[in-house]
Amino acid sequence: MLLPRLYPILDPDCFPDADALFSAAEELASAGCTLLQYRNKSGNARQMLEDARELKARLGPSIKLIMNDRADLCLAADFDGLHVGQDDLSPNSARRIIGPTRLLGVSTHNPDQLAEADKTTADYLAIGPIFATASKANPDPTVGVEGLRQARKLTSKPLVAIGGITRANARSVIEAGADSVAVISDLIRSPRKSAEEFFRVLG
Ligand code: 3NM
Repeated sequence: MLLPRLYPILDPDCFPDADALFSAAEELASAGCTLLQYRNKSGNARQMLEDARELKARLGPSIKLIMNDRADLCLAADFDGLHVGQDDLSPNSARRIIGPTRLLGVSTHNPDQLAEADKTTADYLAIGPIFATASKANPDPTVGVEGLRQARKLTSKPLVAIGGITRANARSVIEAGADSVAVISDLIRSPRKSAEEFFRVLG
């Protein structure tokens, strides 16, 4: 599986309303993004499913959509994949729910977690936070570019770097071995322009 260099994460808490979230998604698609994650840590299930279905309807089949945390909503919205964290369902339990063909990603925050996740049926692994981030409650200690370089040696699965990644530092993250960068805040203000700039620096 080949991950795109840029993996935007859309979190409704970062937008004034649902329309702004959907417009951002459309801008990202028009900039060339092919993979998006919907991450909602504060909404109720019904609202999340409504958002998810609307995203799918607006973006069409050329964009792969990943649901954060909620295997039930991944299936209900017919998303393309699921991303689980260390406190969510285990990767292999999540796999039993979503089936063999949907994408499964796993968040890790240190070498032990990464090595453990490498043994699972996950399709890709994420490691972070690489840099300080304000987008996650109670983030783990930063891993840094050097930690990412070490993490790269522990898995041959596609590796996503996350946490504090911007257009200014993204190149260094890819050079340290990440296949893709996952980004929340540096895409919010001007999603299309920002994504285009990410693609320019990431090549
Ligand atoms: N997970 P930003 S860091 C959702 O360390 C998330 O696993 C992280 O947002 C992890 O691009 C993070 O604004 C927040 O820093 C990423």
